[in-house]
Amino acid sequence: MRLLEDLAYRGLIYQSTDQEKLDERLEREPIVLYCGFDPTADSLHIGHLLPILMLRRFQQYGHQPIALVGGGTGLIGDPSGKATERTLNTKEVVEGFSNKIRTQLSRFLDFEKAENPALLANNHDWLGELDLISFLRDVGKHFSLNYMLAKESVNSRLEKGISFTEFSYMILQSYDYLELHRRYGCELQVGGSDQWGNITAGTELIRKSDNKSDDLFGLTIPLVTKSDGTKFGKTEGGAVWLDADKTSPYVFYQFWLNTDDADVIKYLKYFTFLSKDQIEDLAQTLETAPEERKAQRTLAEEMTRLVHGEAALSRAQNITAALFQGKVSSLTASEISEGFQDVPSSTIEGIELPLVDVLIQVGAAKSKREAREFMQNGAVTVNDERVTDTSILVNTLKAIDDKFLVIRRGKKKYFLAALS
Ligand code: 383
Repeated sequence: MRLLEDLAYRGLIYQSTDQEKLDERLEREPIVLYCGFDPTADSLHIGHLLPILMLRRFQQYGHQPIALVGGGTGLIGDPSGKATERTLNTKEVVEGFSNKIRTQLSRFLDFEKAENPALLANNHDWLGELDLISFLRDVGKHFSLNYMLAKESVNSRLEKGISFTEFSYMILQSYDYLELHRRYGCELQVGGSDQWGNITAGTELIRKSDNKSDDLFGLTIPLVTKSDGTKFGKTEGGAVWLDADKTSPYVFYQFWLNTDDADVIKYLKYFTFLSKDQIEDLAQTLETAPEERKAQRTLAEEMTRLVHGEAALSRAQNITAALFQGKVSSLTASEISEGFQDVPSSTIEGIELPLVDVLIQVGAAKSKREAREFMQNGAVTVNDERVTDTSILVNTLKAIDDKFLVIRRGKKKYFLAALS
């Protein structure tokens, strides 16, 4: 399948400058393309995945991707898709974020590939060098106020207000495209649908400043939607981050596993590198045996492997299986801490403590009387063993890896006690 055909099959093309020409161009010879990521946080999140994977798809087809970290633009703030003015971060903070994001991006691309190695760039390298007079003379002169005011990112903010800082953002992003065009012969910029205005501003700038009649391309990816109308990429805990310390691989795995039947095939096309045949097979199974949730399991598996690696995937699967069967004692201490992150937990000082007191401390019971009642009714298990002896002390219970007591009350309520 040709690259654009593959992208179209996956539903990954939202808008593009002359698609036929782009198709011809891509078939003729490898292209250099880029996508930018502003360091607005210390990690990327799953809202960034499609563009990152887009770069990876192009690279697999022999093209050369540039992942651009917006060390310069991150100091300004893109108004696109934002209803209100952003607060500026300090230079030190943005630099710290840039480093983290660069490391994350680098995991998805191949920098050793012989013919078309990926590149990483940081626009602070050139934006930081611009002097104001030359910028206004050489770059600003190509932008008419009317053109800028008509852009959605600016136009939608005219009532609520927009600073000159954010207003100027599109010029900086356009200048990046020009710079990457001059440095590396970059001819295509990709981004989410919110980036269309900035991308086309860039192709315009290159045409005007280099008097190019050549084709320059832009391609945007659709916004990921959910069939139930809620926002994609949010859990109760907030955003789903790509950093394992911010969103554990287990939570990440669960996020994909919980995909609705109505969305799962779409997401397999969007996010995975499975072939059309493999996806059609999963679509078939979804029809005939939805209860197996094979499509969801495959999606969760592919995504966790891609973002966190094989070892993290197998831990996430162990934790999932253990919790599903209600058998936690087979887990390691680190799997316990990963799987029970959102469970009420408490550190227990002194192993001579009666379990009754521990139940109160972790929040499984309100009083000693209630704790004893739960135990006598057989509602309490510790590391899968039912405990009914209300006088039992913690040190007579077998802790997981000498560290954890997983307390279950009733069928599903979990509490975690860590021994100090
Ligand atoms: C900066 C300099 C460039 C080209 C692009 C940029 C960043 C761009 C932006 N992008 C978003 C971001 O950084 O703000 N102005 O968070 C997001 N992207 C990608 C994609 C997306 C966009 O990083 O739609 C989601 O991930 O384009 O919101 O020269």
